[in-house]
Amino acid sequence: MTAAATSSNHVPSQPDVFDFKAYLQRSKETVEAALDGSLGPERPESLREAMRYSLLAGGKRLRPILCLAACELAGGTVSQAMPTAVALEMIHTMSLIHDDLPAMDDDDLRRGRPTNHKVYGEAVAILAGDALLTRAFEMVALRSPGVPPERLLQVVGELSLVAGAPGLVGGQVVDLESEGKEVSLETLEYIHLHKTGALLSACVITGAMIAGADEALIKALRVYARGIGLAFQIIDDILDITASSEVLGKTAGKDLIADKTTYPKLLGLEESRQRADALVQEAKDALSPWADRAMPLLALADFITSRDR
Ligand code: GRG
Repeated sequence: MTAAATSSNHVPSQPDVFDFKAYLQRSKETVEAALDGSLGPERPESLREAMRYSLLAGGKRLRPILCLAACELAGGTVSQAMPTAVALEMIHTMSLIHDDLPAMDDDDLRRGRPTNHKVYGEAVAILAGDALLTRAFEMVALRSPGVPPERLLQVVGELSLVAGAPGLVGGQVVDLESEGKEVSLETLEYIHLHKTGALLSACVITGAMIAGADEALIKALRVYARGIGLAFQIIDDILDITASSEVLGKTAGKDLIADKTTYPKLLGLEESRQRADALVQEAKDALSPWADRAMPLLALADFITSRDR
């Protein structure tokens, strides 16, 4: 790991007038530098190349930025949270690699490039995902200087819950089992809260844990995360219909082709958007007691419903 991953590069978050665009840009650059420096002497080189191919393929980097913002809100620093922020992007990236495999969503375009298995073959893609997942836990447990070990243990616990059966894996299984079936709004919400919401929630919760946040803030952040997690997925469903593959960097229109149950399918486009807006408002309301210090998280919530990719 290079110094980039542990440097105390400060991302300004509380200027007098909050410039979200500049905040997002600078945060993204800081995260990209940390990601670039995060893969050490993985051998063999072919595995390292496959891991780097997907980890450094771009993407909005929303998850690490949420983690850094929550840590700062709770009084911590960017450098304390960066290894965990990198770990979250590693888990997200591995879930994308596995999701794109022929046995799952079977896709050949991700982040504007051929999917991992299209370039390196299925076996290496599975193993690159496995290596990124385990590397994520190494980042937290062994490469997080300046954070008390009991907080790191909490972070490891949170990550293991959201990655496994109670989170992403469970959500993915219910999603696969629901293909071609009539799905209720309740089941759809279950899938989204587990497949997508759990990791987004872990981003803000682990960021806050690293800073030693109190229970009141953790509780509020869980409400915030539920709102943005569901809203994020509703917008994802809408963009699948309304945006092009070029803009999305992944195959558009897949939900329709696979006849997947989505929010627009159950509620229509207009009501889906209204629901996403209401969820974002709920998320922002939860942070109102911290409003003067929560500008990045409040703006990130709005960004989720206004995004075009
Ligand atoms: C974590 C052990 C473990 C296994 C993974 C394959 C799987 C199990 C779960 C699927 C999870 C998945 C792919 C959910 C979809 C989440 C989603 C909406 C991704 C798109 O996120 P963006 O828009 O993408 O933030 P970028 O490319 O910007 O990062």
